[in-house]
Amino acid sequence: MMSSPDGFGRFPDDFVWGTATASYQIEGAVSAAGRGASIWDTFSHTPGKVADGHTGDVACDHYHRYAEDVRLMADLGLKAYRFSIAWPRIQPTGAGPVNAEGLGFYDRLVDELLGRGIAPYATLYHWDLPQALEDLGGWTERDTAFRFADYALAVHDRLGDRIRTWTTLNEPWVSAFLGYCSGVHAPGRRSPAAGFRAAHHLLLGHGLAASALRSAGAAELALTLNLGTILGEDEEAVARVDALLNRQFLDPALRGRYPEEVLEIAAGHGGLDHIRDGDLAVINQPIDLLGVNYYCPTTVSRSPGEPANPDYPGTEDIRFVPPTGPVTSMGWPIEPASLETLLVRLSRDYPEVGLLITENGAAFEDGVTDDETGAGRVHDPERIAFLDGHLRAAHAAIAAGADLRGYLVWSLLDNFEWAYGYHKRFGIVYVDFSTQRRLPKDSALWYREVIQRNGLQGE
Ligand code: IFM
Repeated sequence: MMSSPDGFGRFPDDFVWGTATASYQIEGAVSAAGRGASIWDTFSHTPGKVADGHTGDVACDHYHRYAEDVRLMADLGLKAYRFSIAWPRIQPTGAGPVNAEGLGFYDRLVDELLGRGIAPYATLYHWDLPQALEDLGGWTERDTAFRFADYALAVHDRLGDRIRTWTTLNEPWVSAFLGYCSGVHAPGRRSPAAGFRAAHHLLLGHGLAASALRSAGAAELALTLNLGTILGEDEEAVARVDALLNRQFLDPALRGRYPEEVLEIAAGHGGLDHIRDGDLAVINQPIDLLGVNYYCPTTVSRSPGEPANPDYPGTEDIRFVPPTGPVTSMGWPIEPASLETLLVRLSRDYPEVGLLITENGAAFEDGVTDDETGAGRVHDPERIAFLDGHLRAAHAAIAAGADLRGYLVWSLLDNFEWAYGYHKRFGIVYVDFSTQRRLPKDSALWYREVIQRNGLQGE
């Protein structure tokens, strides 16, 4: 770690410190101001899809409490806030005229952020596809990519004067393979062929939107991927899973080609007809930032006879090895060193693009304990250790040459954790879902100090 004269590790002067959230996970107000239904409304209201029948109907009620939440961000000293825009608020059926009232919410949010000196980082798609588009085939249909670009441009027209950094998609691997292949996420379809088609159309939507936004004058363009280091002794197994998770998205977006492994697997699952001549050139738009969502590595081994992992078509004979060390309450292994490996690899293999950690964080079993003020405290030493370890890894990656520009904690608030409902708490701010009271956890107070000193304490 780079040390300053007072002995504290420091990040670059312009390092971006912030937090991230997503529309369906925090906003609630699902019927407000003409919002249409999204695939997550349908999915969460389908019995058996989300733990205990939880839905995003109310979530953190951020739609009504955004001003309080922005005040909280300012109190924590955040420099940046990454949020997503709910497509069904802007175009209730995914096409056609813009719903001015729906857009108005983000207009107010952005002004509130700027008023408090917090830079807004907008993500245009974090999984809440308008249900009307899913009824026409969703991301398995090519047309959805064109609808997405239209929507992106409409949002930019209204907010482009105040938002510098625009992210097209959040984690298209999750949208495609959890949504259309294993079906554990909305819209809950179960077809490997649909997964590959959806992945391609998401990438096409990214390319079309990036190109349209660039022409419209967007200052900074990004794509956020869930990326991970794949560990294991068997090189072929590691390379195959790396191709499916990482390079399936990195290479088309940043190199204009698909990895051979992905083409081979997709060809055996429905064919490649959905990839048309010229698509890869559209997808391969210059972007400024690669958003890195990092949570944990994946370990694989060779295991003859093993069926394919439902999230990863083409992984027959590969075993996904369960973690043996410490895990978060998601059961995800805690291995900060593999973040350093990932960042260094990304800057080596894709040097033309800057890196921003757009998500990193952990769920633990948090609870409120009494304190003398009566307000209560949330002691979350495990989360502090997790964030500290990952920031040290990020710092080491910078020292090793990675072009890392910032770090956004997932998440500002405890929120709706998709198929797990409200059972998994990722926030640095605790939310009592029965009263909507917010209570910064110890990790939030710790993070405020990290931001203030632009670095970690000690070596
Ligand atoms: O909550 C999610 C987020 O929506 C996308 N990235 C991973 C987070 C934790 O699972």
